[in-house]
Amino acid sequence: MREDLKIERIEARILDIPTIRPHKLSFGSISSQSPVIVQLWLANGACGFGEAATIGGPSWNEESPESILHAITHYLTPALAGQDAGCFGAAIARMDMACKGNAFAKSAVEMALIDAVARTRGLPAWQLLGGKMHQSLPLAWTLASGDVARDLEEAQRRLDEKRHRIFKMKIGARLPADDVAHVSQIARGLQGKATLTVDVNQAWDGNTARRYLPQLIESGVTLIEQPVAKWNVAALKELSATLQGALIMADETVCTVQDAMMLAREKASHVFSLKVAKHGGLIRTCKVAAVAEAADIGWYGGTMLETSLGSAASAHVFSTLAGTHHGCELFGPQLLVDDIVENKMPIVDFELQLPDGPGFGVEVSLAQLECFDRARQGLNAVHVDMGLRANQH
Ligand code: MUC
Ligand code: MG
Repeated sequence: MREDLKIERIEARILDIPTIRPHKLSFGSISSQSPVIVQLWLANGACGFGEAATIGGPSWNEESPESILHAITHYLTPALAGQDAGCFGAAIARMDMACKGNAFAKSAVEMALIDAVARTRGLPAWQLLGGKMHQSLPLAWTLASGDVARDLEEAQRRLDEKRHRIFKMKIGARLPADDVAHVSQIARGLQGKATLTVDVNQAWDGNTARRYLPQLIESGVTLIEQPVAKWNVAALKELSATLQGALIMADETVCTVQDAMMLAREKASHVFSLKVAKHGGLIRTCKVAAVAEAADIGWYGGTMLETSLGSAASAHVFSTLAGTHHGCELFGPQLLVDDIVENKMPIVDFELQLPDGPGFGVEVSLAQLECFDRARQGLNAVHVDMGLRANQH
């Protein structure tokens, strides 16, 4: 045991930060994010920060801010107290022993461990994760206001500002034909100026995907994210083999490294959306990326709409990855009305500039943590507005 790296204390809290506009996904609309922020102190006095953000409470997957906070406070903290923070693999194994699943909760704690150790050694986190390969990555923006005119105006402004020229549209809440009409109008407005992706967030069955995806491709979409349910690997496989002119990207289906291996074996996607939270941490994200590289599957730097803290941590991992990439979407900080760090990652010529250290290279503001702390505000959780979907049933 290296005494200086002994884990002394771990604390976690939920923040509530509004978004700049409603963000509409297949399962409902959100107007705030509730990231869980972890602080982890070592015996040497270093403090590391970690974050796990969900979207719409437990609407995106099983974990919610409240379950994450509970898992960290009651199970992961006791499992790690007094351990050597630098033994990342052993710490992950102890967390797995204390707690099955709960990948988001584990990712926030592992992030804080890596930050604390990197800060102790005066190194950027990417140095502990294999070394940097990319200085910047193309940065996508999601058009999800639900309104064509507003989406087009938003896209044009971001093109003019040289911030984004990859746009992802969230579909699956409306009738498929209405989604196709919506996407086609946006595609016409952006023709020749941007690359277009859609994210269906599991909303369609295989037959709907077979019928409507070719129309989306015809309109100009080149990357299709999670068109069918997480479990529907057969449909993903068939779509990957038969669709011409666009790539199929797995998101909710690819969480564990075993999911990645299964998708590779089944040839059930062309691209993996990598997300630190769903993989259970930065180190496991590298492992999923290694499977992608070995199987000739591309990667995309995904987001759960984290603040600049979680986004910077993700940027450190993505900066180390080999293989073919399709850019990243670490735009969470721009969707939130405010942030918790002093220094955001800059965007230059449509590319996110990947940060250097120490740690994740961002300085968390304790005053901002206090400001958005749910416990301090005495706020109640409002996770998701299901009105959009409810109208259809
Ligand atoms: C998802 O499913 O990819 C990422 C961007 C966005 O708008 O929503 C998320 C979640
Ligand atoms: Mg997605």
